[in-house]
Amino acid sequence: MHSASDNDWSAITTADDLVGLGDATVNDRELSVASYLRDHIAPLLIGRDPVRIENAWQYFYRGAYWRRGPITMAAIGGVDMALWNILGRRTGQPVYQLLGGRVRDHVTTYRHAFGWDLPALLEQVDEHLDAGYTHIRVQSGVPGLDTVYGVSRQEAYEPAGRAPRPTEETFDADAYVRHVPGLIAAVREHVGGDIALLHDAHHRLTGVQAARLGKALEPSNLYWLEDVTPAEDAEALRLVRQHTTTPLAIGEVFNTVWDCQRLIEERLIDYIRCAVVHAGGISHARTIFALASVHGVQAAPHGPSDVSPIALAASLHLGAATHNFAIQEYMGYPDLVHEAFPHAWTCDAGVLPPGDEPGLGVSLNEDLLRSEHYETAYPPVARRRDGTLTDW
Ligand code: CS2
Ligand code: MG
Repeated sequence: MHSASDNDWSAITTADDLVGLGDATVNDRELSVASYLRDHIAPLLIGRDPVRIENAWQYFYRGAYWRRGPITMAAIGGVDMALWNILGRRTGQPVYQLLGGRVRDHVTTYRHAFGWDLPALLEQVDEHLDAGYTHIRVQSGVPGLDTVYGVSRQEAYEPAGRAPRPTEETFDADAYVRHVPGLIAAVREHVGGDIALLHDAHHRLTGVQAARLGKALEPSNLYWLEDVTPAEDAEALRLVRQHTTTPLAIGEVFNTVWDCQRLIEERLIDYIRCAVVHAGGISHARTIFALASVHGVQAAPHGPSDVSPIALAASLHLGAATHNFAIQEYMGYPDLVHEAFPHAWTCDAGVLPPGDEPGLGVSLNEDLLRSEHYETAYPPVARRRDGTLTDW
């Protein structure tokens, strides 16, 4: 292999000139991963055999004394994706074939609907229903709060602000827990029983608040309640679990199987949400999903617009070939992103076929990418009414 980065992109080029793209983006810490790749991984890639993917993964994971964490694991993930991509191109096979072939006809997806109030939310819900989606995540404003994470008063993709520092918002867990059950009951009434509804609480509740919310949501029959407590607090989730049958999803902030081993083995969750990009690539996400399959937990990877079309492709190829893969989040992208990353995967009426091109089936529109410049963007920081920071 040549250097991981002879050009501006994190592509790996083989000695026989095959190029493999990977994605290693960590939203709002992009430059740290770029440095990790450039300074610590690229020099060690030179001269390695690109078809020994597992060997490379083990080397970059176990060969470093300081392990894990989002930066390291995204960097390894980007390399891993690029190597699977190269293997696909070399063999002329889409990556899902190399992973054992398709186990399902399609990967189901869910879309986001948000609205500051119920009428605005239902308008977006109806748009998704008209487009054929069967699974919809619903988020809304909360009376008494000026902003709510993930809910925009305008059209938006990721709630990241381009400022020299993150914007700040006030969060009131009691107001939130009081408001959400009624809102979701109204959406359930609107859509009927057949549509799957999801909701994301973004890690901001205590165990007791979350348990109350889960119980209050039971009549609305959610597909899942996501990130209801801080992800690192397994005991908080156990408390929630003891008090409600609302299915629980968590894990977008996890980076290795060891981060979620306990939650999976003790069946404290129903869905594990690790993203291929942030959890060490296809090779390691496969390990996480395999552990989950032993314990009746389903895979449901993170897929907001800060997960790129390359990383989404990797997730879809893995999803096509993974038995316990329940659903893929797809938030969508601005048109410019579709143009910048021409891709073989498609999104149609609630399903995401990975496409049959060799490798991951994604390329770069380099001219377009060069014409845009990088700007750091930060998700907002949230504080409670007394000024202390929320768990997230
Ligand atoms: C969210 C994300 O998609 C989700 O489930 O939790 O929007 C998340 O907030 C962002 O990826 C953070 O960068
Ligand atoms: Mg989430």
